[in-house]
Amino acid sequence: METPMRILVIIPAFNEARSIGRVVGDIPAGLVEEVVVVNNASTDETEANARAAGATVLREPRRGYGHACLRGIAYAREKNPDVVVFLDGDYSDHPEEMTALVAPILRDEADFVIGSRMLGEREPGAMLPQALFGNRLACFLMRLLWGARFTDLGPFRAIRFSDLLALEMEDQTFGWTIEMQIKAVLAGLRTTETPVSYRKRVGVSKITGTVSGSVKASAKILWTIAKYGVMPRRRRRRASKKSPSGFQGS
Ligand SMILES: Nc1nc2c(ncn2[C@@H]2O[C@H](COP(=O)(O)OP(=O)(O)OP(=O)(O)O)[C@@H](O)[C@H]2O)c(=O)[nH]1
Ligand SMILES: [Mg+2]
Repeated sequence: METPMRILVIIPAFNEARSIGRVVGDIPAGLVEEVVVVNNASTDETEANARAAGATVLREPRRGYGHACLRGIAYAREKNPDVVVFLDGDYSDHPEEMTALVAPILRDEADFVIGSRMLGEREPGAMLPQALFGNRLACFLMRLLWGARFTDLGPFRAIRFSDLLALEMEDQTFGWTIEMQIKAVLAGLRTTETPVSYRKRVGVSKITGTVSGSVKASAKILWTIAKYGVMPRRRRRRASKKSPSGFQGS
């Protein structure tokens, strides 16, 4: 009989006490082996509520979305799951859609699945105009630079753990999601998208709902595109002058 894949969920959470229990509670029973909430220096009851809902709680004192995800990956190395699912802690995503999200990996049709909010149903106001614009621009640039056909930088995503480790993720803040997509394309992973629903978050908005959060996130996303797109191209040109074989990818 085929062994089911072992799935570990990583949820970065900064002050999500009002939502975290619902997020953990709505993950389909029996689908995943472990749910890990990374408490990113919360000052509310995030940790207690996550634990009460049955999650493993880790602590990452350095603030930043990427820092929290990296902490989750360090823990996952000890458990060595087959698949890791990332999910936000604000109850904007619909955790019950995880079954559909991981399906292409379980069927061995993909290594990396992005939950696309553009292809799914968005509650009006769940994604603010600046977030919609930023996503479209980033996806357009990824298509222009690498021919990648993404429609979203959504946080709800699933990836084979061995492939995730090979990507050597390093972003510590808002560039996390796009870094993973760019590196997945450069690494030649089989990538696909699945429609996911998105609703207004529970609790206080921290990134796209604030001016400073939007500016910082946009700047970091554009900087990340430049880092992996423009700069390697320059190096590639320099390298091709020196060697006939030139630059061979990431
Ligand atoms: N902003 C922020 N979020 C963090 C951090 N660490 C973990 N998170 C979590 O990352 C997820 C995404 O943050 P959100 O504030 O929902 O960001 P967003 O979805 O772009 O925008 P809003 O939902 O409008 O705030 C949530 O689960 C946060 O709790 C951090 O240092 N800063
Ligand atoms: Mg959110």
